[in-house]
Amino acid sequence: MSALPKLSGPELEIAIRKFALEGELTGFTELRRGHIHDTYVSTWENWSAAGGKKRFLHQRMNDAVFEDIPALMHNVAVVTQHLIDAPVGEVDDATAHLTALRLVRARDGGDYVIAGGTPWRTYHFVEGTLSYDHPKSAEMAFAAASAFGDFQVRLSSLDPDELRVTIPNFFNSEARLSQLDDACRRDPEGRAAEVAPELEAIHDRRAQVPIMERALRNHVMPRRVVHGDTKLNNVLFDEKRDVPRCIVDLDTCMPGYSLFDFGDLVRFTAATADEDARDLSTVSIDMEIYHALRDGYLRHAHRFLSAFEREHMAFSARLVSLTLAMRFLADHILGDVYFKTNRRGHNLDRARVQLRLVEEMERLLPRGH
Ligand code: GN1
Ligand code: MG
Repeated sequence: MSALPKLSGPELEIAIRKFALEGELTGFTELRRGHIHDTYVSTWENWSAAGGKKRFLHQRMNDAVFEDIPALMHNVAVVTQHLIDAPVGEVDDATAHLTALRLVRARDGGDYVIAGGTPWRTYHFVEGTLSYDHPKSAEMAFAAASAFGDFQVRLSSLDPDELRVTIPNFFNSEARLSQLDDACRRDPEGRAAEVAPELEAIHDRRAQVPIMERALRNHVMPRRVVHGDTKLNNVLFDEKRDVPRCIVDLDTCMPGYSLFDFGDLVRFTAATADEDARDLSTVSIDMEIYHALRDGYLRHAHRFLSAFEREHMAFSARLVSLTLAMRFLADHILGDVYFKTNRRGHNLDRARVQLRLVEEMERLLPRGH
């Protein structure tokens, strides 16, 4: 399990106090979300002369996953600034209330600090919002997809070369397959034999794996800045009105291909079960949600998508699921060294869910619409 050792309160406080925060620190809690970093929320009283209250979100970043933290933080700073500066796109219900994430500077002027030997960053907490693993309605799915489409439109004026590649080949399905093949060859825990059916399901679909990379190489599809982790729970919704307020988790904002974001959004948001469900009979694709996601994404993204991209929207959802299955399965074989897990076989369960989603998408979305 790649989780960092647990922290004590004083260690956490040492990290928090390295940021330029004033007032009286009155408490903190851990926020258990995400498979990579550790996240905490702090509360401050007497924040201003008027005695206000404020909250901040602190993350102990996983530098085993993100080996180049300065590059990661460069990307986050560039993207958040660009979102603040870029002209607002078309204003509708899904975009009118969006604000960009805001970093808090460290006392030394940087965007992150090192405390207890690990890197930390702090964001302003976005108050009055909630996030969801499953959409409450088709309207919510439409709004999330529309907000991610708008996010891509606004970042289309950012030169992809301004961003650093923090995890090489992150979106590259061909490379992910090679990493899985490599994990099987090494097989350090002797687990490869017991996952033969899952490996076979992946290898049966080998021919599909290079399609997007080939399109990039042949310039049939442009390389663009993408979000890279468009799970529904990375959109914060207003707790009262259910409209998107903020797109979070900018760690994987990198040069990629736009449909990765659409595919990732579908495989998470239209799924009828959790990402780590054990009863595979509950795992399918909700087609009403799929259609809402497609229409919502196109609401803004229609402005820049090429004909090739429009034709491969459903395919991208299948490929992103298949590729994530490879990643979960490789991590299972390697002994759960990348994604946080909390039970034996957790990554295998996750891989099985993605593979079931691929089968369901092949059944329900065979033609790509
Ligand atoms: C990881 O930690 P979280 O939930 O933000 C992963 C994504 C996967 C996702 C699957 C840097 O994201 O690529 O799609 O888990 N992030 C990284 O739930 O590997
Ligand atoms: Mg993420």
